[in-house]
This record gives sequence, C-alpha cells and structure tokens, in this order.
Amino acid sequence: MRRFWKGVPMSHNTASAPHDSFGITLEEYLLPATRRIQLVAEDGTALSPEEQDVEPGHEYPMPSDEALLEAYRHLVIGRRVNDQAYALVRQGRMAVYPSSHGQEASEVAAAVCLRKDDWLFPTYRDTVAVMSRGVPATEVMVAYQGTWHQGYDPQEYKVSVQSTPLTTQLLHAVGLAKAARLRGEDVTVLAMVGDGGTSEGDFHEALNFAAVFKLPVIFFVQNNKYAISVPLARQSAAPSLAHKAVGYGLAGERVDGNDLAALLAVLGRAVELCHNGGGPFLVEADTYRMQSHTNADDATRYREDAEVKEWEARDPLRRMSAFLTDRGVLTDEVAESITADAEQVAASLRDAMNTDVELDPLELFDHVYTVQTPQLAAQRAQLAEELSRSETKEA
Ligand SMILES: Cc1ncc(C[n+]2csc(CCOP(=O)(O)OP(=O)(O)O)c2C)c(N)n1
Ligand SMILES: [Mg+2]
Repeated sequence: MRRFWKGVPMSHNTASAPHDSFGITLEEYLLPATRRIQLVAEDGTALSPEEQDVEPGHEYPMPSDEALLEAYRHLVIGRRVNDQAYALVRQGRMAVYPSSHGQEASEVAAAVCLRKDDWLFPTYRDTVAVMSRGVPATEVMVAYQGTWHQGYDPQEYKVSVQSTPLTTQLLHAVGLAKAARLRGEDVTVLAMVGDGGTSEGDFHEALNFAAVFKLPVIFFVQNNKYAISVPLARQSAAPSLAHKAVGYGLAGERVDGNDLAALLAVLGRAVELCHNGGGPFLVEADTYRMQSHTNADDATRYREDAEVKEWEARDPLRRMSAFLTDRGVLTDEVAESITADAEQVAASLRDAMNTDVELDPLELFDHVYTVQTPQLAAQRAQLAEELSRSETKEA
C-alpha cells in the first residue's frame, strides 16, 4: 500500500519511473551499466549491437547522419576557436582560456541535445558548449578577455553565465527547473560539472533536491580525469562517477565522452524523458583534457606523456570525421565548407580581441547590488581618488 504525506508518496520509488518503458526493474534502471555506452569505435567504424554488449535497457539507436554532421561542424569550429584563443592569450589579447581540446564531443552534445526553451548551465571550461547553443564566440570570450563581467545575455540564449566557483551552477540549475515547474513551463535543464566538482557539497545538495522533486535536470559530468593537478583516483573511490546517482535515486549512465554519436543518443534520450516527467539524470562522459588546465598550468608536471598519447588515439574529431566520410556524408566539399566556417569564426574572434576597449574601472562597482553597500561605496570612492591622483601625475 502506498502511504502519503501531504499528498506526496512517502517512498518515491513506488511511483512509475522510466524503467517501466525499458522492461527492467527499478534497481536495474538505477544501477549504471558496467559498460559505458559507445556506438562508434575509435577508428570510426560503427559498433554492432554485439560489440556494444550493453545491459538490457541501455540500448541506443544511432543518431541520424544529418544530426551527426551538424554536430560535427560544431566540433571543428570548437577546436579552431580553442587554438585561436590559445594564440590570443599568448599575445596578451585575452587573459585566460580553459582548454576544450579533446572534450569537444561532450561539449557540443551537451548543447545540441537541448530544445529551444531548455536551459544550459555551463562551467568555465564549456565555451564550446555555449557557442554550440548559438552564442557568438566574440560574445563568449568577453569574460576571458577580462573587459566585462559577461559578454552574452543569458536570457536571450537560455545559457547561464559560465560558472567559475565550482558547482554553484548545479544549484542554480535545479532552482531554475523548480521555478519553471511552478510556473507550468515545459523546460529541461542541463547542468555541466567536472569530475572534481562531484566532490563539492553543492553537488550533493543539487542532486538530492532534484531527485526528491523529480525535476527535469540532467547533471552532465565531464570526467576529464583531472581537477587541475588532482587525478581522478585522488578525487573519488566510486566505481564510476555515474554510480554517484544511485544513492540519490536518480538514473546514471556512463558514455564514451569522445564518441559524438553515443553522446547525442544518451543525452537525447535523457532530454526526451525529462520532458515527459522522467528526470532527473546523471550522465558521466568518459573523456580527457588533452592540454593543460589553462594557459597558467603546466600539465607535464603531473602526468605522463604516454597517457596523453593513449587518449590522442580516441580523438573525437578524427573519429567522427572517419565515420561520416565512410558514410559518404562528409565529402571533400562539405569538409571544406566546414573549415571555411571555422576560419571565419576564428577571424571574427581575432578582430574582436584585437580591438582595444575603452574601460572605466569604476564600472566594476556598478552592477554588484541594486543598492550599493556602504563598503562598496567606500571602495569605489577610494579607487576614484587613486585614479584621479594617477591622472594628475601623468599630466
Ligand atoms: C568552489 C571552488 N573551489 C576551488 C576552485 C579552484 N578550482 C578551479 S578549477 C578547479 C578544478 C576543477 O576540476 P574539475 O571539476 O574536474 O573541472 P575541470 O577543470 O577538469 O573541467 C579548482 C579546484 C574554484 N574555482 N571554486
Ligand atoms: Mg576535471
């Protein structure tokens, strides 16, 4: 017999869950599959169902050629922008850029799986996800140029600001999902987080709240094996990061984070289920950060070249390029037009970052609170005085 408290079932596990439609038990549904989902092999060939060898309920169809080609275009643009941003940092035109090289498939899939009214909550690392949702590179990079707090309007693109304080974005994501439900809006939220972020207290609170209220949230963990210099083995003793979902009562899935096809399939299903009341989810993408944490970090100090070489063979771009070429979708002509698109985006970024911006340092204080606190007012006055003194000196 189901027992209720204020109209809410005392045990949410008795409510119907997506496992019903997959013909598996709730326990099977909640325990992440031992095999991660992979649809395309490292050499670009499609894996047969036997080769995939997944447990029941974890079978996914191959996405369409059109969906893969459009997402592949974002991969190429993402890598070009990463390289351009690196060069601009070296030239002193940008302050910092957290590398996305190697993680493009996860980044792109996180954005393109969403519907127009859904929301994306990215971290500092997820510039390529933000761009793949339609935000121009020139707007995203304003924050990394350091000339303004934020370069794009979150409401316009339904993309939150890129969060630098680890894991705060998960709480904001859950809050937005809850608010949308209260308003009767059909919105799914995808919130991104790193392997290191899963150790934060906010991670626990966000997952627990989302699971208790069955909110349409996808927690998308990019397990790139490092939190700056801290390796995964020093971060978590869980069998996988997807296993962290079990204790909260939400479904977890592990996916090859360098396999664009598998990512689109897994995240696509999660989005669909969320829209049909079947959330929340935790999806762990098994991937790797090929470059240093940011330009301020030297990865050779804490990891071996051999490990990096191993991951080079799993490159998401090469894999999808081989797959789509083999299927006759990525012809030379199409490939050339994608490269041209990427060059154009890189050129617009160069132009924007090489344009000097007139800055008023005092603006820093203007948008912190609606009504400025006495402390900030005092700091503003102090800076104003220092600025006028240095102006007098220069004159
Ligand atoms: C609350 C908080 N604590 C510490 C930091 C400093 N910090 C910045 S990035 C980082 C590592 C995060 O690693 P991970 O979550 O794996 O994400 P990745 O950088 O690998 O994408 C740390 C500790 C921070 N930004 N915020
Ligand atoms: Mg990491």
